[in-house]
Amino acid sequence: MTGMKYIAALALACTALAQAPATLTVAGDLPMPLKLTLADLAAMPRQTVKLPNPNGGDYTYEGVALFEVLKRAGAPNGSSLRGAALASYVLAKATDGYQVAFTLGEIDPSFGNTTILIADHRDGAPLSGNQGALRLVVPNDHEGARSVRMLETLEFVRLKK
Ligand SMILES: Nc1nc2c(c(=O)[nH]1)N[C@H]1C(S)=C(S)[C@@H](COP(=O)(O)O)O[C@H]1N2
Ligand SMILES: [Mo]
Repeated sequence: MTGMKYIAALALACTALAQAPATLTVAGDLPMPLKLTLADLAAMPRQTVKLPNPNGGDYTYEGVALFEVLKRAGAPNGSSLRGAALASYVLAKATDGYQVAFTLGEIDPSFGNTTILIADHRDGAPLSGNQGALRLVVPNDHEGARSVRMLETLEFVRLKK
């Protein structure tokens, strides 16, 4: 390998390592903990959300509803999301240690009246760079701080059993 080619290969390897791992771990107090690959997410029901692009126009994020992924792991939903189950939350954790908690009630669109999205594409292209392969999109938030980039793990916690 020539010097230039070696440096190019090394740069590529470093970029790959810096990316969020392309799997989502769904862990915690759930009947069916999951590890989802990008291919698994691609095969689930897909949704899009538009967010204003600060440079003008809109971004279109595409992915799977956070609620859909939790349902698949066996989290309470529909008529079972009542009473004690509403004292549950999800901690969304990123590769850089960033963490944000969402209550299960606000994640269910029939309570929170919004769809929090686990996005893997923006404007048709896979997410990359400091977004990681996966990020949350929280459409009704005025602040960006709950939009966890480089999403790696969802941890489900029941406060009341
Ligand atoms: N993993 C991770 N996600 C994060 C943050 C962070 O430090 N780490 N910062 C948050 C904050 S404060 C903002 S404003 C947005 C900024 O990202 P955006 O410009 O792509 O929305 O990311 C949010 N998500
Ligand atoms: Mo922020």
